[in-house]
Amino acid sequence: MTLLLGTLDELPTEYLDTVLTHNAVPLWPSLRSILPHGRPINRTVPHVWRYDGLRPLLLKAGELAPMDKAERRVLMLANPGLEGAPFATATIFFGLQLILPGECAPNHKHTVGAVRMIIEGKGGVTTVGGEACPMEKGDLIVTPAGDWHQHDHYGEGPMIWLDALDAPVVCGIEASYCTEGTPQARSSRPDASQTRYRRSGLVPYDTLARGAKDYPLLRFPWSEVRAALEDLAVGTPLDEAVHLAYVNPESGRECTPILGFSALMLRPGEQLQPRRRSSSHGYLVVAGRGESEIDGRTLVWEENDVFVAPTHATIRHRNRSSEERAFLIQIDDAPLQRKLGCYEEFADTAAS
Ligand code: 1HN
Repeated sequence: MTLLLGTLDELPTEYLDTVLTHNAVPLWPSLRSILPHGRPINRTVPHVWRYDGLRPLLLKAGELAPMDKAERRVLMLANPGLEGAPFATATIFFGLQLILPGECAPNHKHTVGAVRMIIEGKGGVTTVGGEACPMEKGDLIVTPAGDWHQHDHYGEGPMIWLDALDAPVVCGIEASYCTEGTPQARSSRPDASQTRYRRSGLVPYDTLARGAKDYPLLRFPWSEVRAALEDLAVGTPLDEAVHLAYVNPESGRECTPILGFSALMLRPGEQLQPRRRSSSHGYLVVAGRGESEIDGRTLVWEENDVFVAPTHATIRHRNRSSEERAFLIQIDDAPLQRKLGCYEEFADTAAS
């Protein structure tokens, strides 16, 4: 047992040096960094990125970084606990992306999966495998790993959105690469949210014979999500979350394999304390203002801010307005954790 609690310093230097020259390392002095007791050791810290501070810097990037050179004009949100790695949590990449009127972020595809959540602007279109997805505030648009995608801006003023990617995971397993393409031909048919999956509970008939596709629905319009939350709130008691998951309408499972997406509504003055979960979480504030206490740290947020919580965190959200509703899109790595068999929800709400 004493060996387990030791440090590398306690080993005879000559022994340690010889082991290291063989490109080997003794496990026992550092076993607890791989297998800590009770709760993971978090490097990720609770953090909020204020949109007010970042927006002018993103607009400045519009002057400094021409699209033909930048390919993607993105400010990456780097968690201060991750020591320079440009990731929001250990599994979630967040970036704020800007395109200007007339610009095109050119067609490419990659092994990293991405989801866009629109923050401001009108007239943007993300084309995914030929399907044109209009970008309106609050919309969520999936660009699956391996699918061609490009972003065009046919409107006026800046078009800004939050990118959420599984890049930390795909880079971590050394599986990330990109292929550049020529501009996509675009279908004139409206996207699937307006045609094949117009109403929940209804799917194209042939789904029954062929089984679920991986990504039948790419765009989840905010107008529909917000209305669904407001309808769900009717009759939901104040101590129960008004919370809806974005799913594949054919399988009922999460809409991407690594990251999960869901929408939360906080009624005026409402305070929510979800069960403690093993997943890490990010949030985009679509509307409203409030605060979240994460592992004892209070983060104050308002519209368009982004904040994160590490794995296993104790989280409390509060709507600070007594009149307005607040809406959050939650991003988490629960789908990945479920696949790995390490997803847990804890009965207690306090960190152990
Ligand atoms: C990417 O391809 C996009 O396609 C945005 O818009 C952000 C961040 C890292 C790697 C690839 C995009 C990205 C990205």
